[in-house]
Amino acid sequence: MKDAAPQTINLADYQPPAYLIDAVHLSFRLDPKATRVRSRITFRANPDGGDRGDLVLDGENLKLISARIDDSPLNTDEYLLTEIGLTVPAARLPGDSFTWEAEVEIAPEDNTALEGLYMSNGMYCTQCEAEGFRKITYYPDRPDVMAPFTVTVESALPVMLSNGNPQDPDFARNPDGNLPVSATTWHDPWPKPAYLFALVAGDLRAVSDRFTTMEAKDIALNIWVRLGDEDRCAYAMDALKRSMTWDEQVYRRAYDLEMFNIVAVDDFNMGAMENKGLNVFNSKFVLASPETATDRDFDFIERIIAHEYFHNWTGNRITCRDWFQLCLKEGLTVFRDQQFSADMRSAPVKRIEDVVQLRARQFREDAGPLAHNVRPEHYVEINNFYTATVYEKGAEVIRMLRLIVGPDGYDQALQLYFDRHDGQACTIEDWLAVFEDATGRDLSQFKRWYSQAGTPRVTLEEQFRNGTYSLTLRQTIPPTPDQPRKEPALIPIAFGLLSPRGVETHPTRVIELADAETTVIVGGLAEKPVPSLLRGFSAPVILDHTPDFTDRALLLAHDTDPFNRWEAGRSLARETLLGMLSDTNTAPAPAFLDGLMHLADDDSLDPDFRALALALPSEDDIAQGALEHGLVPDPSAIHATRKALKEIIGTHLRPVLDRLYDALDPGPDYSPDAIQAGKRALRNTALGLTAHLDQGARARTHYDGAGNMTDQLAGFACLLDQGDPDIAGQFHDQWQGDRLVMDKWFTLQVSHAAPDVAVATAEALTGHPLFDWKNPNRFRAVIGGLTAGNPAGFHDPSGAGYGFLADWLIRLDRTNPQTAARMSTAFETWKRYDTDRQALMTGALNRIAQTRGLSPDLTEMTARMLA
Ligand code: B3K
Ligand code: ZN
Repeated sequence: MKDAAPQTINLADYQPPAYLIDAVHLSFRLDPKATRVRSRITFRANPDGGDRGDLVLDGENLKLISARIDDSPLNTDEYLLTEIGLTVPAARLPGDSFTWEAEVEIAPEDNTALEGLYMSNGMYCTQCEAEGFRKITYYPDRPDVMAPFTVTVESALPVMLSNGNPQDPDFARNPDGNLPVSATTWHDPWPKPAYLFALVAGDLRAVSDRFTTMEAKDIALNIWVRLGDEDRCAYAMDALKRSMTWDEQVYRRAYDLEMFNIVAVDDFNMGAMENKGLNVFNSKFVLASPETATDRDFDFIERIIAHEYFHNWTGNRITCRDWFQLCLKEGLTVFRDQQFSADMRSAPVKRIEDVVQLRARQFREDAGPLAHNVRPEHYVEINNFYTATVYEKGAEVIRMLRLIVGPDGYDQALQLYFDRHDGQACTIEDWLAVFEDATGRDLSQFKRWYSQAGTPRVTLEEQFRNGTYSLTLRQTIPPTPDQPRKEPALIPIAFGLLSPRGVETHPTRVIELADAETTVIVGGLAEKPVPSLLRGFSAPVILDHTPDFTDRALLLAHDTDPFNRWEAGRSLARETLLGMLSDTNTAPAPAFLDGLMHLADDDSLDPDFRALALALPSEDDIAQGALEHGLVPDPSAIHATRKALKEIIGTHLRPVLDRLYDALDPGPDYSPDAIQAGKRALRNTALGLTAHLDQGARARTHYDGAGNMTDQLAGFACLLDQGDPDIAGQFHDQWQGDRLVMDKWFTLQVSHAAPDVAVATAEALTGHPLFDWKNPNRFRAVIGGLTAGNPAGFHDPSGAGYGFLADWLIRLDRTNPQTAARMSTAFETWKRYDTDRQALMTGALNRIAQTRGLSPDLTEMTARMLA
């Protein structure tokens, strides 16, 4: 708990820091219950900070042992100590420059929030973003105070790491840590904000490699893991080296320290953290072997390793002025990791996957009570704003910017950004200014993407007369919390035209919808064309346009834009599902099923593209679609309808699916590359669509013969669906010693449980001896397995799912508010549902909100959802 009345922080109230820091020296004597942290910090008045004022330092849960300024001890009446910090009045300060020294004591073993310095399986580690450093020592814990750090760590543990370069030459020579050292010193020459500080100490093993930069510097690379995990690091190391090469080739950015360290930690609130020179990762995003990790896991590892590495320039060398600017580093770094994955794998498949995620997470957020700007303007707890809107919509905004100024303009702007702002803490205004200066383009309207929440909707009207086709596009942006009215956004719409026989007559061009309405006219046409709009998903908007069936079938078969080909199929599937939902006697149109069959059977298409095209919209997606068609979504009916359509597709496509299943066996030599992974994805899709036809017999053979986790898990899922009574026990007995695989075991049992027993299944699993609810991965596996993985179970009409989630959130909040707050977003869609469910969900939310001693994190989330 921070203090009794958490404050709202406003962007408009930003003030520059009164003091800057020239150097920070920290020394840690590690102890689980009584770690001593000594700090020596040289301050100087900020010439741009207004009048020299009090020295205000943040600090929470710290036991102050002593404090000095310029060697003179501070008496207790010479500073003001509160639960959130320490203030030395200006009158007690010796002048414009002075040295602050303090010693504090902290208890990492008692830190269950996993923020600040904490322990995970006997290892010390830190998580400081956003405001965790204040739990380590007194400091101006804000991103616009940047300083070089020197850190000494003392302990009996063999490996002690911090940011920057090791100062002990022996360490650099022998990073395995088996040296009889009791202290190690690290120096990070690059000024950084406190949120990028990191410390790790433990009995760790290094998997090491080297990389030579384009500046001919030789870099030592280490991935630090627990004994026994060394053979699961090869893919992460390979992904790191490919990321380093890619950033040099595409953005001309080279690594800037002598060493780059990655540490895998089991207890971690999120995916990973980009601390300077010492990235800390949730072990599930580092450790992988074919037997234990799926193709999807490998894909995530590649992406997250790249993301954290790319932060070295976009986030660390250039950081955010304040936390409102979070998208400056996150949107840009997500965009960069998306570009990287598109280059490493199939670009169209990557784009489709990203859009599926964007719609599932960000559109959902934008449509509900938690909608907020890409650059929020106020917050209570900043950790609540590490959202799909800041990250994924933030990346979409940059993608649009690149489309508008073109790849060369983008490249010039980025190089100017690096040149102009290296070493600075910046704003969105700085970011847009480099684009304006590099390209001469006025971006004042474009800037609205940062300050208006809500997903724009675009409608269109077509006319064809005397060989002239006119297309009128209109935009509206729905009201969102605090924003009843919106101004038109600048929406780039990539489009092309096809003839009614499926030949592209007009290749892609981009029009800018800048006003409420705009019309495009194309003349000289023999017949009314079929438009292919929003190609590549050129803007994060909802196109309120459902072309007629034959036009979509034509786009599905012939569009040159792979994204829109997939989109046409997806739209037909959604319409089919909605038709079946509103009238249970409706059967899918044979032309839809045949279209899918032709696509599945077309070996000229990438297998992973075909797998995506055969995947039905998720139940949550259908619920949102139902709402938009004026239906109140019924999660149980949605589940049953989706299952029915899946079986109809499986039955109709059986000969093709059987052929694919037999033809696509990639053989025993597993590689996680995109080509093999694509084949497995299509083959396992074929298996899943047909499992009901032989009551899981083929799935059983598949499971028993699986040589890798991707296939084993696909078989496991089918067998759970078919109600195989032994499969959960068998999987458990094989993998009970492996924590990452067991997370999958927990999740799949809940997500594949029949809706009427899903809550009971989740509840029973929380009583399993391996259910460690304080471990965020395990908590998410079971509780998230229900809320995200089994919507019909979560929304059971009894309200049992809501009660189950509320109970667990209240319990988790006492130890780990950040993860509890994040998991509470399962309630964000409550307004979608019928009045009974609405009452049950708001009842659960109110019960959480009224809990005594609730964290500011969860208090803010429940208040926003109930507002
Ligand atoms: N920057 C971190 C996220 C920190 C989350 C703090 N609650 C990881 C990332 O985006 O790369
Ligand atoms: Zn990031």
